[in-house]
Amino acid sequence: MEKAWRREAVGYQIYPRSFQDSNGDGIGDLQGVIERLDYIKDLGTDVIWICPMYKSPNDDNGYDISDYQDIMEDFGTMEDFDQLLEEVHSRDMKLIIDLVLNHTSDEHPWFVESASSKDDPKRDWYIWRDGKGGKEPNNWESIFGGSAWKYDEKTDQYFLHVFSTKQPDLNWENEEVRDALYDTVNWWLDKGIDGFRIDAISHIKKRPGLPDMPNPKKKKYVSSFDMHMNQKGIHTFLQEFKDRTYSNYDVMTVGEANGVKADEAELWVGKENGKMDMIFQFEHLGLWDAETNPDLDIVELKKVLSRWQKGLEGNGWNALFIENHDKPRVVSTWGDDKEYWKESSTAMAAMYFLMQGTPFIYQGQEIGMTNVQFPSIEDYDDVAVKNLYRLKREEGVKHQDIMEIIWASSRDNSRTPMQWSDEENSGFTTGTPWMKVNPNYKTINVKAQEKDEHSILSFYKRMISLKKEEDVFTYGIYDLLLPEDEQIYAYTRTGEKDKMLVVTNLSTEDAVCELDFKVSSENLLLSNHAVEAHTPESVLSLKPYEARVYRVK
Ligand code: TEU
Ligand code: CA
Repeated sequence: MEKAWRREAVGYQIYPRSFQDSNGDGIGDLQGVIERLDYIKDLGTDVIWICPMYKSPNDDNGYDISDYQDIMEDFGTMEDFDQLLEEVHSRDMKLIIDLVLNHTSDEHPWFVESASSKDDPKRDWYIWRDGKGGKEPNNWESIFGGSAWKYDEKTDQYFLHVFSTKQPDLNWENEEVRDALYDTVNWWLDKGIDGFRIDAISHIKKRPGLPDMPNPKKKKYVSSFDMHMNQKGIHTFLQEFKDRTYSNYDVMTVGEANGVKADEAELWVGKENGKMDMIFQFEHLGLWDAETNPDLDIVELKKVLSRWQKGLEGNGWNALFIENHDKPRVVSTWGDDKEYWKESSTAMAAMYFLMQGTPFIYQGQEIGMTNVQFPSIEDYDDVAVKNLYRLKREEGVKHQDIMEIIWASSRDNSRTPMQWSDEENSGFTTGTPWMKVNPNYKTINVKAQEKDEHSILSFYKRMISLKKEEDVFTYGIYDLLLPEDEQIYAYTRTGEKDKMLVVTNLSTEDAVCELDFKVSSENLLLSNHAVEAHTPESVLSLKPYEARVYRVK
C-alpha cells in the first residue's frame, strides 16, 4: 500500500524547548534533539513530530511565528535544522513539522504592515473591524481568556485573535494570504521534510459576519468556538490547501482538528473526500476536565473512542494519542500518579496504543512523567495560565484556589523539562532551566528506567516492538468488548489470520473480565503484572490497572 509507512509508523512528539539543552543556556534546542535521536530510535518510534521551531517572540512558545522560513534563535540555526533532518533520515526515521497557519505573531512583517495603516495593501490579510459603541466588534472570548479582539490605537480598529493577543488570526478569505501560506508550505516540502502536524486547522474559517454569541448569562465575553471552529465552508479551504501543496508529495499529514466529530470524519480523512491522512480529535480528552469532570468515565471513553474506531473503519485513519503539550499528564488525570503510578501509566498506554491508527507518544509519557505543583505563578510560563491567573484575581478568587486549578489543568504540566537522569536538573541542562524541572526527577527519569526491565519505559519498548511485529495491531479490525463495564476497557483486533485481545483494568479496584472466548497464558504477548500460568480461560481476574495482551488465534 502506497501510504503504508504513514499507517505503520509510531510517532514521538517533541516539545523542543523542554527536550534537551545542548549549550547550557537552559533552553532545549535542535542540537539537543540531535543528541537524543538514538534514544528515540531505540524506543522504536520512527516518526518525529517537532513542535514549532520557527522564529518567534515566544508569546506562546513558538506557536506565534514571526518568520516561517527561519529558526528560533534559542533553538539554533537553519543549518542545525538541516542537520537534524539529515540525521533523522540517516537513522531511517521521518520528521514532521508543526504548521501554524491560522495565525502569525503580531511581530510577523505581514502583520506589522497590515497594522501600519487602514490603506495598507496587507490590511485585509488579518481580520480588522471597527468597534461597536466604544467596545469590541463582538462578544467573542479568546481561547486563552479575555476578549478575542485587541484594540489598535493607531488605526482606531480592532483585530481578531482567537488565541493570544500576540497571535492575530490570518484572513483566509483573502486569496493573497492563502497564496503566501502555500508558498511557505511548498518551501518546506521542497526541503524534504516528511509531513506536517497542522495546528489549529479547524479554526481557519470564521462565521461570516462575525456575529455575537448568544449571551443569556450576560457575560462580558462568551466562549466562541461555535463561531470559529469547524465552520461551514472550511472544506473549500482545506481542499485548495491540499491541492496546492502536499497532494503530490509522499508526506504524512495530521490535522489538529478540535471540534470535528466522528460522523464528519469522511470529509477530513475519508478515502473519497479526505484532505489529510489523519486528525487529532479531542472528543476523548474533552471527557476529562479538571474543574467540571475530574474523574474518568470509562464507559463514556469507550463510547467515544469506539465511535472513531468504527467510524473510520475501512475508510480513513485515526491518529491515536492520550497526551500532548496542551494537556496535563495522563497518569495524573486519568490514572493515579501515587499508588498506581507504574500500573496506571502502562495500562493507559496499552489501552490506546493498540487500537487502529497511528499512535503518538508525547515526550516523557513513556517514563510516566507526572503533573507538577509549583507554588508561585512566577514559576509558570504558559500565556493561557498567566491570563487565567490575572482574570481570576480580577474576579477576586484567592491565590490558593487559582493555584489548585492550575495544578490540575495547566498546559505547563506537560511542559516541564524532560527527565533524563537523576543528575542536577534531570540532565536536561547544565545551566538554569527555562522552566523548573519537576522535583520528582530523582525517581522518575530515563536513566533509571533504562536499567529496569519492569519500568514504564521498558513496557513501552515491548509494546512498540509488538505493534511493529504484528501487522494485526496496525490493520486489524477493532471490536469493543464489555461496553457497559465500568472498570475494564477491552477490545479485540482481528486480521485475516490473527486475532488479538487487549484488556485493561482502568480502575483502582480488582476487576473480573468475562469473555465469550478463551485465552491461555502461553499466548500472553504483553502484560504489566506478572501473570501466573493458566490454561485456556474465559474469566480473567485483573488487579488494579492491570493490562494484558493475548493472541486469541
Ligand atoms: O492548539 C489549538 C487548540 O485549538 C487547542 O487549544 C485545542 O483546542 C485544545 O488543546 C483542545 O482541548 C494549538 C497548539 O497545540 C497550542 O499549543 C497553541 O497554543 C495553539 O494551537 C495556538 O497556536
Ligand atoms: Ca540551548
